Order: sequence, then C-alpha cells, then structure tokens
Amino acid sequence: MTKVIDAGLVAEQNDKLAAQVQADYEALGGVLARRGQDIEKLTALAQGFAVAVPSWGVGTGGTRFARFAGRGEPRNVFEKLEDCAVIHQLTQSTPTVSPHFPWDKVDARELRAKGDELGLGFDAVNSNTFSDAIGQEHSYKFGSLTANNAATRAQAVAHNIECIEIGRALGSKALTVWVGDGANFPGQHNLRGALERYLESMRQVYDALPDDWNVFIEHKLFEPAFYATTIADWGTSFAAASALGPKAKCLVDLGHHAPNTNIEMIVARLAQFGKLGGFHFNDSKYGDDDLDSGSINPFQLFLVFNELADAALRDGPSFNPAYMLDQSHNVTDPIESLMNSAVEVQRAYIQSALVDRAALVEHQTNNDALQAAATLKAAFRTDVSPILAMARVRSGGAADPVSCYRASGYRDRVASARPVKAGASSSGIV
Ligand code: LRH
Ligand code: MN
Repeated sequence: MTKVIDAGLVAEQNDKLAAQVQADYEALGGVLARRGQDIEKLTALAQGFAVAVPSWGVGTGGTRFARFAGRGEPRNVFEKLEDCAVIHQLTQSTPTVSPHFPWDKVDARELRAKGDELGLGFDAVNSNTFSDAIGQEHSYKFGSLTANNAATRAQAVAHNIECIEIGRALGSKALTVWVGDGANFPGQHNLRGALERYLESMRQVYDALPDDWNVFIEHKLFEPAFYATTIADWGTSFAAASALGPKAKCLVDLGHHAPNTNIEMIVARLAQFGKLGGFHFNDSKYGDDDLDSGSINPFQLFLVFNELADAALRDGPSFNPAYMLDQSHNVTDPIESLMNSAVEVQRAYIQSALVDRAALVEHQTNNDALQAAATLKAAFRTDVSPILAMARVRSGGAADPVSCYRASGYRDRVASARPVKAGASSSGIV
C-alpha cells in the first residue's frame, strides 16, 4: 500500500510530541479512572472509529457567487483519492471515500485499483440529478425523479441504476439519493403529484438494488428549490423509505434543517423505527452552509452521538448507520479541514461513550432535570484529545495531523504537480 506522506517524517513528527502525548494521556487516564472509566478501552474504541470522506470535499468549494480555486487542486478522481489517502494516513479514521457520479466517473476497475493501491475503500455512492451532465438528453431544470416529463424521470432512474452498477464494481454497499426537485412558486407543481412521481421513480431504483445494499434518502428543507422541496424533511423521507421497503433508509445531513431544529431528536426517532441509514456530517449557522463538523455547534454533534450511543445499547450490533462527512471548504485547505472534521466527529463519539448512563437513567427516572443535564455536560466537557492523539499514534497516524501535514509540504508538492486549470475560479460547490 502506497503511503502518500513519507512514513519517516510522520514518525519524526510524532517523536517530537511523544512525551507530551504520553503525559496528557496519563493525566486523563487518572481523571477517568476516578470515574471508573478505563482509558485503554476508550482508546481502542477510538481506534475502531471510521467516517467516510466525500470525494467532492478535497477540491475547494464555492458558493453561487464565486469559487476561488485553491493551490494544487485535484484535477480528477485519482488525485482526489491521493488527497483522501493523506487524510486517512494522518488521522487513521477515514478508510473509505464516498464518490459522486458523474463527477468521479471513470473506469470502475481503475478506480478500485487506485483505492486498493492507496488502502482506501468506497462507502455509499452518490447519484447526481441536480445538475445536467454534458451531452445529457433531458435537462433536470424542472426536476429529475419527480419531473413531469416521463423521459426525464426515466433518465434519472437510469442514472441511479448506473450508479449502483459502478458502486458494485467498487465494493460499495449503498446508494445515496439526494434530489433538489421542488418548486419556487405556489402552484408551480402539484405537491402530492410530485411525491407520487418520486415514489414511482424510486421504486424502480429500489428494485435494482442488490440484496445486501441500501438506498439512503437524503432530505433537505430548501435550495435549490425555495418554495417547496419534494423530500424536505425527515417525515417525508421516513414515509418514502417506509413505502419503498426495508432496504430504504433515511440519511441525515446536519445542514439540511431549519435553524434550531432538534436534530438529535430526529436521529432518535429514525433509530427507533429502524430507518436511520446514515449521516452527512458538517456544521452550519444559517442554511446548508457545509462548514467543518463541530466548528459551530459541537454540543449538537455530541448530542447526536449521545442518541447514537443510546440506540446502539438498545439495538445492538445490527445498529450500524453509515458515517460520512459532506462539507465544502472555501477558505481553508480542504485536507486540513477534513482531517479536523474527522477528528471532531470521532471526539463526539468518544465523549458519548463517557456518559454515565446509569446515573442518567436514575436522574431521568427521578425527574432530576438539572443532574440529568449535568451528567451529559460532564462527558461533553471532558477533553478527550489525549485519547484521540494516542489512538492515531498507535494506529500509525500523526499525533497532530495538521502540523504533520504542514511539515510534509504536501500542498506545495501538489501545487507544482497540478497546475491550476484555466477558468477554475467559476461559481458552484466543486
Ligand atoms: C446536497 C448535498 C448532497 C450532495 C451534495 C454535494 O446539499 O448535501 O448530499 O449530493 O450536497
Ligand atoms: Mn449531503
């Protein structure tokens, strides 16, 4: 397996931090032991944690106003995978990539071979019927799976089935379907009719799924439609997934809700009814901002993982939602942002394992709201950074991924190897 960053440099950087990592680890170990918690068990838990990286996240993102190309941007999916391999090599928590088609469309065998060479697997594949590909016969301007035009719907169904075929060749086990279909004006389309057409189309996609696959329905409140979105919320997604069958599950993108929505409760509901398929982790202040996970509201991320820990205790090993990042990086080096984000998601996971659940149940049973809330806060306030650093070092990663990455000079190296494409600074997210 190719190591994109020189392993000797990683070891050298870790050596510089070894005494500090060990001292912080022992100090935290002492604090946790007084609480009856075993830091070694938690470190092993952290080493087993994984979140997928979005292939579209390693390029510089943009907004509808502009996209300011970064240095050494990946020019094709193979270079995207190299950048994803750097993220995994240094964090040891992102062993899979979630690809997006047709953005990543190449020969699937070549793509899988590149993944194997870099030690990367492929998570859920993403279809795209929210933009028109070059040479596409029917435009998705007025919708795709819900379009009035039957030929447009058939084209969108065929594209999703093609994504399943590519995904099978990559070893993926799920298809994520997000459609921007909707309306900008009251009356523009029949609200019920649109959902009926969506279900009719998705039944054909569902029937094309291999037995051991899932289809993840991703809801989103608005954008690009600004009056009505066909799959706007978890309720509609849940109803659609229930209507389609057991292989259909709901995917929660944290940025796809109205401000102040109680997302952890949506997670608890979907888990209770066995329809929680997975996540697109990111953070937001206003809309679908696609900001770095844990950068705006880390307590919400913790509360989501607290519900996941509760569901795992209730439902056992069959409870296995897919964890993926979905972010857009406009002002940072995407590799640094994705490394930090993977660490922040892993942090919320470990903090959720620190919750004293017996005490929580007791306080809940006694209606002792204050102590119940304090029990969660005690876990959230625990700085588990020493556990995360030790887990990375023990797994062969970097004690400090960002400083190690900067010391490697990788960005300078790819900046000279990947000249900026002409017209790279257009608008749009990728
Ligand atoms: C839609 C979305 C979806 C992806 C796209 C890149 O906002 O979250 O998951 O297909 O971003
Ligand atoms: Mn998403």
